[in-house]
Amino acid sequence: MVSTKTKIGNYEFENCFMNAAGVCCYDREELEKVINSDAGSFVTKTATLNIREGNPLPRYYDTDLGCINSMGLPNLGFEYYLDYLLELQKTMPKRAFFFSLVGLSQEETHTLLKRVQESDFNGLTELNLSCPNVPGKPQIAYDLETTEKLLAEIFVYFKKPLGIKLPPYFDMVHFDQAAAVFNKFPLTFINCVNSIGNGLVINDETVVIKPKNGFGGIGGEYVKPTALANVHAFYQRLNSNIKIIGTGGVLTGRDAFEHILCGASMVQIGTTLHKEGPGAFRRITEELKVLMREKGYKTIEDFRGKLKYL
Ligand code: YRO
Repeated sequence: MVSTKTKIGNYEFENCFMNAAGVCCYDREELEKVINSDAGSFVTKTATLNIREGNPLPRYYDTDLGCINSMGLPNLGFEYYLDYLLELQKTMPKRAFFFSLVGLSQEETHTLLKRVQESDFNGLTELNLSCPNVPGKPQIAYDLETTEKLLAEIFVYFKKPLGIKLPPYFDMVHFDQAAAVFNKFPLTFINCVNSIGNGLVINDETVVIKPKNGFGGIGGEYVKPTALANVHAFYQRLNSNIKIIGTGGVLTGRDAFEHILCGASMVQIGTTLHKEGPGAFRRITEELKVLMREKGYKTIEDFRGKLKYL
């Protein structure tokens, strides 16, 4: 008997797979499809305080090796997702879910997190740090001074389990600097990685999405080596009580196995879920279990973080 169950903080999940924020999580109907699949949990589309339509279409495009998107944070607003999560706590008290959030300003982020703190929500909160900051400055996660100040302010009042969704970093010094900041705080998890920012896909002579003259976040096969590097770089550097969610380039059970070898406790599926639908959870879970059986591993803790070096 092989099991893919896992733990993050004090929460247990029957399966280590779930959706990545942004895919199959816009409304109740989509989230119910994830609940009714083999996934171990779900995360909501990143919610802002108010409902947002997002960018003009086309804003998502599939390619052979992945996808590009510039959705512009379309979501149904904080209250919609909170209401649904509170309802699920009553109907499915044994299961835990993730609430992804970000403010359009740091002030709005505090407003959202204070409301979560005051609410009865007892799941996990994921703060999307790929959020806009002051114009002329990079996204928050690429500005570690701002990240440290924001987290310091948050943990004054926020006492529930909190994690952060991170963009990929590409420099060893940035891994060192980012990990040093994250280790100062009682984070429950970090999630590596969001899409690789501001790529460009061209079809014949023309871009494939309308917003930002075609620039958008890249997901899918393109990102797996970057995602694995980020998961493992932080696994090597973070306090062991900060768990890691691995996201990026998971098409098969083998891809998930690699994320777990790098240190991931949970594995999210974005582009593949968008292409294949929620049936992807069963297929990828079965593929991972076959690989675990072949290798004699009974649980993901038997090989998590045990990447071998030459
Ligand atoms: O465009 C999006 O809604 C989006 N797409 C991603 O690949 N990752 C994200 O985190 C988001 C939401 C945040 C932002 C990129 C719009 C600032």
